[in-house]
Amino acid sequence: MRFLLPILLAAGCSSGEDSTPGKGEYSDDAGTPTVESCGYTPAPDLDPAGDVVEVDLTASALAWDPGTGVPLDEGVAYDGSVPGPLIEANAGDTIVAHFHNDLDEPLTIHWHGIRLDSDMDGGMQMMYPVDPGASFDYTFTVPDAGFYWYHPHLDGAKLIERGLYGRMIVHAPDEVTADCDLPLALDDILLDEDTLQVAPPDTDMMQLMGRLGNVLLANGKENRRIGLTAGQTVLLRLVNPSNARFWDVYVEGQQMQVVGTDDGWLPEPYPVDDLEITPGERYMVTFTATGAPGDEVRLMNKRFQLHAADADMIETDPLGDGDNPVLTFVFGDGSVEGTPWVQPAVAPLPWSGPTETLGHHWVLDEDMMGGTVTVDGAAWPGVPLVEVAANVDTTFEVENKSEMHHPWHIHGNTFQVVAIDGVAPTVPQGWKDTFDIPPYKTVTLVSDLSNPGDWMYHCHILEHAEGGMMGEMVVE
Ligand SMILES: [Cu+2]
Repeated sequence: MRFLLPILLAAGCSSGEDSTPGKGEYSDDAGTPTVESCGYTPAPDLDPAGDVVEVDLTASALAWDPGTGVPLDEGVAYDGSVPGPLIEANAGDTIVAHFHNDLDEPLTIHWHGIRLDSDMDGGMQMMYPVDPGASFDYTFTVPDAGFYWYHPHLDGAKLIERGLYGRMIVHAPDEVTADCDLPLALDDILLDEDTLQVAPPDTDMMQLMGRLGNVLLANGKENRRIGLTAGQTVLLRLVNPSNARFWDVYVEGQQMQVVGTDDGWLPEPYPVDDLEITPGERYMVTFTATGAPGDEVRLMNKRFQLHAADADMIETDPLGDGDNPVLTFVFGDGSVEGTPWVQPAVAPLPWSGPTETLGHHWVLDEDMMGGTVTVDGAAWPGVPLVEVAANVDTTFEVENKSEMHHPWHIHGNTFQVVAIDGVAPTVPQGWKDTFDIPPYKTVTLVSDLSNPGDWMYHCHILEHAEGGMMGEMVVE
């Protein structure tokens, strides 16, 4: 039996084209919006050794301004900024993160996508949460170049929403620096007037739908303006920390090339008109800045339909059905001969199809009447344990019996998607830790399971993870 469940969301301000430019640090005294330079500032490295990156990460309350000029009283942050400190390292480096919990609830940090030791992963099963007022030193190496992020793995649907997440860049040895290297966390928040809606009133419905916001943020602010010069090579590193929003982005008038996925560079780039990014997922894309002095081109987000076309669920996006601007690139004077993009060298990906060893076949489903989502017919912690052998090329199938997309995230080992409903993907594949399982489809993936340990896996719609769409995999 199926039911119609209209989604009702609090009305609030929306980040539409007619929004006024951000206030505060985003404009000068005359109200002219500030144009930021293109790039990033990494966290200070407290260790002088070349192969160790040492950072302080204190989680504490922070009333941060999403660009509306009104700080969010519900805000939290790592080390006083949203997103938190950007950790920059080279593949093979050791990360030492001095974590201190200044909030009033237990926390862990999950290092999303990193193949680290499972007792440093911040999942729930291999480490005790860090109590309020307590500290913990996370120490691990980062074996793979890529664009990562970190966030709590307890109460994530609220804490990530409130601002507790950060980015991490791990460089490959042969990486050429782009003229503009811009790591962007693309988040949405739900504002009612100027109040952050952390726990929407209809919890059951939100549990089933996931919480869509009405304001789009790039690195914690709406309406950023970033300077470009015509001819520059632009590298965007994109991560989606949203609770439930699947982003689908493009830059007006610019031809994007996808050059990397979650856990590294692609063997070869491919062009896209727009790019879907599921919650938790990352992509790296390049474009050559094409425009004239004074031109403004916007990073836009297209509406993504979370449910199948024939779904009974009525889905309403508080941002409406059109495309919405996220930030604006502003072309300065003149033009330059851009630094040519050089694709970092990667080993060919090993698999073109399933291997002989089937590790597990997951079944994802939903019970609309009960407002629950399930894995293998159960909800965490009742989901049966998955046990697989380490260092064996192993195939996994993820079957989605529900009418809704689910972004599937597996800790500790990286994967290659080899088929969707038995058909090989049409674009070059890279190493992944998070991938969309579309409604009614089965995605086939392969891993070498080179990283033994006790790992969580779950849907990265955060309301679904906390609603029980999560399990545990032992690789030994
Ligand atoms: Cu889900």
